[in-house]
Amino acid sequence: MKKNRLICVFLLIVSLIGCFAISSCKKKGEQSQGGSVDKIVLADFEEWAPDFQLLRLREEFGAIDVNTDVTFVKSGKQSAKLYVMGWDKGTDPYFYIQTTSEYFNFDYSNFNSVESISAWIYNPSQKEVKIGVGFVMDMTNLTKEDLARQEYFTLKNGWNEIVYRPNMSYIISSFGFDDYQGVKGVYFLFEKSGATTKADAPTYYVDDVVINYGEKQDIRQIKAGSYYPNGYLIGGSHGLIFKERIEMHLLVGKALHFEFKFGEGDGVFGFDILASDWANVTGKLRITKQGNSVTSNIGRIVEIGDGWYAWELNHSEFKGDGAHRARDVGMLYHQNFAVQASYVEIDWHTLSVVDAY
Ligand SMILES: [Ca+2]
Repeated sequence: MKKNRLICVFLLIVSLIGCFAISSCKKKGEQSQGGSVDKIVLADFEEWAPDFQLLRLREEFGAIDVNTDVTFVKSGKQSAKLYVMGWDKGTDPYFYIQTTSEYFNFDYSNFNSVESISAWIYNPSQKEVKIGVGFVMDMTNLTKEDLARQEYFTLKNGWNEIVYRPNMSYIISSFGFDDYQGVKGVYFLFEKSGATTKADAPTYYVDDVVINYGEKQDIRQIKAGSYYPNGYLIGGSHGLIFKERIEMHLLVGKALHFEFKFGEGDGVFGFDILASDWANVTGKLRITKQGNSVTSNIGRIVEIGDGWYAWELNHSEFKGDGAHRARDVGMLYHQNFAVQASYVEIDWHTLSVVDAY
């Protein structure tokens, strides 16, 4: 690794074209028989820069230290020691590793051929914990990352190999992308421990976070605007207000409408219906699927077919102080109500004003 870096510095000096070599020296790429890169080590934590330097902690995650105790090292001489706190009431703590860095001159954000993300995590406790793994899609505002769907894994005592095989079709559909480029980071989300100091925090160790490449994936358009798996807070960790809200005056005498579909089995999802002011909560929408029956606690459900339903709410049912005076519909805020179903797809492109029922 160190030797590679020296070679890269040399290349930088002799040639501007050397930037290609620079990017490959940031992380090791292993060659397959065809000569293409099989995998990229995103972080093996052997060096402070960039491995630790490019970790981003969110939602009062806690702390991450260098670990040199070989018991908790999977490769080389070091791993990262995680202290998970998360005392923020509303959101689960997570950290992510950037897939791009201008400073370190690499860019692995093209996920066209990504087969999986793998990582080794050591859980020293006998207590099993669940973690979520997913992608950060937008880092333009550091306090407001966009998190793509996550997959959950159980950490048993000892070493656990995590292999996350993302369904890129769903991910790009959620974010309105038309190809698989633009994945800005890989995140690891933990349950809140309630600890407020490092000494009290449960610890884990992570090593060898790797992007594994395979066949180039076909781009498949999914009808859904967003895909929410079990446990997902619709609206994300910071709540969500639509960028293109529906103006209240358009709703007068009409109804609000969007379309959704449940995955296998029974389930529930929901969120708050808001006007533009956070105080103007019309109600806490809960949509429930039991067997072949889909119902909602406010508004009405209309079966569309092919597993898809529409939810509608007449303007006259909008409540909350000043809701009728509000300029527009902010629509939703998660209020900690997570999806309880294999998954829910919501086609946000269908969000519209329709005739009252
Ligand atoms: Ca290591």
